[in-house]
Amino acid sequence: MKSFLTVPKLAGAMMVTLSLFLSACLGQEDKTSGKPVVMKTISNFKEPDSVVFDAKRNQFYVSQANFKQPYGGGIISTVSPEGEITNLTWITGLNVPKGMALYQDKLYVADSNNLIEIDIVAGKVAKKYYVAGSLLLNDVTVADDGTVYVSDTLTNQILRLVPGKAIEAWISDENLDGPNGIEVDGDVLYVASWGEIKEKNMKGLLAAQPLGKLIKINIKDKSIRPLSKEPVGNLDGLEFDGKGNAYISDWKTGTLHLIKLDGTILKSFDMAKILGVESARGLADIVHVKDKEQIWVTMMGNGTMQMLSIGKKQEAK
Ligand SMILES: [Ca+2]
Repeated sequence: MKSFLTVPKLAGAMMVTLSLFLSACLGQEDKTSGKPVVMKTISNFKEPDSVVFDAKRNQFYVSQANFKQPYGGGIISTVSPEGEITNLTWITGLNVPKGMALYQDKLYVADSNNLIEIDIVAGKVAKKYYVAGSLLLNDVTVADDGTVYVSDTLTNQILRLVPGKAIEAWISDENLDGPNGIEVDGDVLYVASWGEIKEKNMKGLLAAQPLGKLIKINIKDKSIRPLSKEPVGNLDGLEFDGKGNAYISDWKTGTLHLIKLDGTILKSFDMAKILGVESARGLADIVHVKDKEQIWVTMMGNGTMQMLSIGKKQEAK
């Protein structure tokens, strides 16, 4: 009787172990499938922060802080879909241009204490909206009706510009948790937060703890709800993938996450491994180019922009 019971028990235990092992392997494989493949590395940017794609003109805009210049050296370049810099100094004279968003023939840029409106056709700054009391205007997103939202990371604020009105503080709340990347979708504003910032300066920014999360704001009633159950990272870029998920970047660790809009992380990619470099610190913004199954990411740390394929027909160069 003893051996009769022991053998099946042992076999059962082995089967459980084997299935756990297999599911762990399969789970791991699933976590990294769809891994971005580097198509091209575009160099010579000057602390690039944000990238957007203008489908109408078939070109990208890349904002750069250009720290080596005196204050006011910030620029925006145009880049072709092939990854050639077509005009390095398309817009000059900005301070620290960061997040950008397109609306019709306008490009909105968060530039230290100003929200800048660029007339794309003229290739000129058309308007500047000064935000008194702001410390680090960071990302921009525009709703279908033309309302522009701007995050101010250090003051835990989101401001908004309703067409025809003055720019106004829209939400000011500690639960915004150092709001960085923002993306609007109908009545929802998603926020990729940097984390809790105790000292409102650059030192405090780098020491933020606990780390940031994906947060949801209901635009109608301004209610704020964290979607991530656990802190994720020093989140920076936020970009929808067009399939109900979003790409978010962890600036400090150089990790690119694909996150479901309920806060579940689906996949995580270590950009340093993908690029074969030691560190991908400074991974900033992301743009999804739908027609080409590509994402382009800016890397503030090494002055590059990476053209990455996320589609099935991946061809590395
Ligand atoms: Ca940002």
